[in-house]
Amino acid sequence: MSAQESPIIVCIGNPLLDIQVNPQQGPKYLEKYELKSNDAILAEEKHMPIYDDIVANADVTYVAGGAAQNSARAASYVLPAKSVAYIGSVGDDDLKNTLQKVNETEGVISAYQVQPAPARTGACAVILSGHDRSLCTTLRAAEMFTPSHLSEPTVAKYIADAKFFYIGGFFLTHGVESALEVAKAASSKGKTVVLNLSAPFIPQFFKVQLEELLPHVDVLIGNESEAAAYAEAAGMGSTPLAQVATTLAASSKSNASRPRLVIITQGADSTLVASSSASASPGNLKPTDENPKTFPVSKLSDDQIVDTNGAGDMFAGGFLGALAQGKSLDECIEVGHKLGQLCVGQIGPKLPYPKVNV
Ligand code: 26A
Repeated sequence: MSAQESPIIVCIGNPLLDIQVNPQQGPKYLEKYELKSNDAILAEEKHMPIYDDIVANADVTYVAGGAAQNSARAASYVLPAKSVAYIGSVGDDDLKNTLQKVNETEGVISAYQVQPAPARTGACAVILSGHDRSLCTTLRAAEMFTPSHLSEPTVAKYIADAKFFYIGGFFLTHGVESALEVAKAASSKGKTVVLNLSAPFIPQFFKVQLEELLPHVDVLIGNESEAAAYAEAAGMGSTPLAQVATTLAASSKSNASRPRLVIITQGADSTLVASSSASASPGNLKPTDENPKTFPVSKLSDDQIVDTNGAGDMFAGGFLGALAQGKSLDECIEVGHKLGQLCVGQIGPKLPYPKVNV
């Protein structure tokens, strides 16, 4: 570790190794483990055998995962090396070594909290079918993260230096105390805090944690099913997505000097962006823009789609990287869309190397 490392972005989440089952074999495992074809869940007791099962009996591909870690690598794709640091908890094992190597290759600083054996690095069974992906996660060491890691000297320095913070909503299942510490400190210094809703079960079952964090969030990113789950949990039932976005943008905010943006992606359909107040500042809606504004997505043909695992994370990371470069909102969304599309053309939550110009 060199003394000069001074990332502009710090991401925090659950580091996971993804174990992917291909779309031919996927449906069998969806049925066997009673998984929905397009979902993200924490493994229950009945799912626990899935990891050994797929490794022994299916054709599997191992790829670096963990939603916020994917976004960290995406942000790094558009920035100079070492611009992004990623915080999360891992075991001292091969899985960690694999994740660390991928981060290193892609310019991301791994600021892991390493748990001693027998703790193991978390894993996600990714069951592909058609263009859907079902994510079934065992967090293991990831949920052993403690706020004390934020005060480790190197980590504390990354946090002090960074100007942008990205928190995976998934982290709220266990890490709200740490997420709040990071977000409160950042927002009190006028830094930018980005939160991803991550999955429908987060607004559904971790609404209290989400509401606690939301006042400190400048940019909230989610997809259509996460926004719908939020609306449901907030008693807004079948409210149109545009109105859900506007309501979330307008909810209370600790740093009132910066407007809140709410970005809702809808897969191959247009992305919606609502702002609590349009202005001429970079990364925000302009006063002349519609609010919410619709950003069309260029559609890929079926044969261009390899798998959709991680596409949303790459969108978020691309957006974040462009935001850190001071780009306009339109440019940030465009970079996000491009990285999402590039990811869909790769196996797993990956971007093409050598890098494609975005
Ligand atoms: C707490 N849970 C369920 C999770 C995750 C997760 N990342 C953090 N926490 N469940 C799935 N993922 C990751 O999401 C990516 C796709 O968006 C997977 O590892 C996958 O790479």
